[in-house]
This record gives sequence, C-alpha cells and structure tokens, in this order.
Amino acid sequence: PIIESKTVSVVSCRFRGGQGKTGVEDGPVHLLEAGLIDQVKELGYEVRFDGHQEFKDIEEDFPSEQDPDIGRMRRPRLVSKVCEKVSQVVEERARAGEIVLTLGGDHSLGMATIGGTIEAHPDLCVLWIDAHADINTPETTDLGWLHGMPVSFLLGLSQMPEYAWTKGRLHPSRIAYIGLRDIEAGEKATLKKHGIKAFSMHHVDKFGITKVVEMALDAVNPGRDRPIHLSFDIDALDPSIAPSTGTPVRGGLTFREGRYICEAVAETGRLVAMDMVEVNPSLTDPADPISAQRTVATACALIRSALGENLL
Ligand code: 6HN
Ligand code: MN
Ligand code: MN
Ligand code: MN
Repeated sequence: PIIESKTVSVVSCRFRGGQGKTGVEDGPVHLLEAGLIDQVKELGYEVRFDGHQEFKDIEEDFPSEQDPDIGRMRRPRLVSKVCEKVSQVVEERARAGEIVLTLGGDHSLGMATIGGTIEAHPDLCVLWIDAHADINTPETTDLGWLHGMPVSFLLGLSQMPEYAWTKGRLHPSRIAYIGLRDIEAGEKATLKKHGIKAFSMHHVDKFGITKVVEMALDAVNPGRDRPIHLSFDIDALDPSIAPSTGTPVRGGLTFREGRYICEAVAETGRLVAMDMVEVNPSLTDPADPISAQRTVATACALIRSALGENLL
C-alpha cells in the first residue's frame, strides 16, 4: 500500500444514542460479516481488531430516565460518556501509528474519533463527507440529536460541563465538507461565520468531483503534508446507492464520486483515520430487496478505496 502505516486498527462502535432510530448499532456487524477485515488484509495491511467496543456499563449507568434532556439535547450524558471512551481508544491507536478505522454507529462518534486523532496528530486536517453539516450547537439544534452536532464540539463552539472532555482543538480552517445538501439555517450561519470550506452537491455538479476534492484539500492541506482524517457519513451518497441510512437525502454523490474522494485521499499517502458511519441495515427500501446489502457493499468499497485499492 502507498500509505505509510502498515496496520489498520478497526474500532467497532455499536452505538446509536446520538440519533433516534434503531439498527445503526448493527452497521459494524454487517460490515464485518461482509468480509471487511479480509478485504483490508487483501490490500496488504495488518489488521488489528479486538472485538466490538463495550458500552454496556455506560448504557447501564445512563438509562434514559437518568439522562434527561439538557435544553433540547437528547441523551446528552450517554453520548458524552461513550464518545469520551471511544476518543481514548482512537487516540491510543493513532499514537501507535496505526490507521484508525472506526465503524459506526451514528455520527455523534465523530466528536470522539477526530477528538482522539487530533491528540496524536496535532496538525490534523479533516474531510467531512456528508449530506449534512453536523455543526448544530445545543442552541441551534431542532431535534436535539447529537449526531447533528459533533463538529460544533470539535471546533469548541459548543461547551458544557457534561462535555468538558471535548477540547475543541480543531481549527475551522482545518475542516472541509463535501456532499452537503441538507443544511439548517443556523448551521449555514455558523459555516459562514467561521469561514468553513463547504462544498455542496451544487459545487460537485458545477466543478466536478476532481476539482472539488482538489479545492477541499487545497483549503485544509495545501502542502499535502498534513495527516488526514476522513469522516465518511454514508448518507453523503445518493439513496439509490446507499439506501439503508437514517437520514437519507435525494441528490447525493454517485458511487464513483464517493470512491473518487476516497482514492484522492489515499493518493496523498496521508490518511491516518477514517470513520464509516450511519450504515443502518434495518432501514430498507421496500422497492429494493437488497437495500442493506447494497449499502454495506458500498461502505466496504469506500473503505477499500481510502486504503488505496485501485491505485496502481
Ligand atoms: N447525520 N441536521 C439534522 C439534525 O438533526 O441536526 C440532521 C443531522 C444528520 C446527522 O446524518 O450524521
Ligand atoms: Mn442484523
Ligand atoms: Mn453525519
Ligand atoms: Mn448525514
């Protein structure tokens, strides 16, 4: 592989507390059942996987009745505790020089994974591939689910005692989005205010994916020397390709556009961490009997691309 590290560390997070739908905790199980680990080995990596992350203690400590809403935020303590734990695991593996591949679970995990990676790689930059900006704050959120807010914690825009462990270390100039098409007014204002590079599907149509990825990398990683964290929400892709996800939005990336983004990251040789989140095999399109298989296969293909498959 062209990537420096020879070890991919799989951090499986069967967590759904950052959103309201059952089934996203099964995403990792389905990805592993599809043979993800062998696929990664096939690319020439060592794979470290020592079982799913355990959240049972935390879930028992914070049943819903002991985790009342804070303002609009739902399950705030559960999400914080789980993410704090995942963050420590990711940090430890990133410090060991491994490429950390986190399987979600919902995208609230992004505050954990990037929060952990940036401790090991302080000059980190982030590509956030998503239909959504996930940058709501406890003030701007409508539904209150944490999977719509992780970026605000990473940037230090959201702070509260329950989230004291989040350090807000990511500078707004070090994150770029691709694939956006469902952004709330409050989120748009935040993106503008902090000058965050965001490429919507409009930009993908207008400039083409090659140019968009180049512009995104130029913004966050002009010398292509910074380590890259690729946070991939499967709902960035069009629902025809990745139907099994909790918040699908029409008009998304094609299969090739998704893979191209990952390949371009692989090409830099600077990938240090990747998240594959929001795969929910229980949400199926009745008109598409293989929705879940299609979604899982797509997620595996994206991961392989980011690890250098198809780069000669
Ligand atoms: N995701 N903007 C909406 C919210 O609830 O804040 C949707 C968030 C979706 C989050 O897909 O990771
Ligand atoms: Mn299942
Ligand atoms: Mn997301
Ligand atoms: Mn999303």
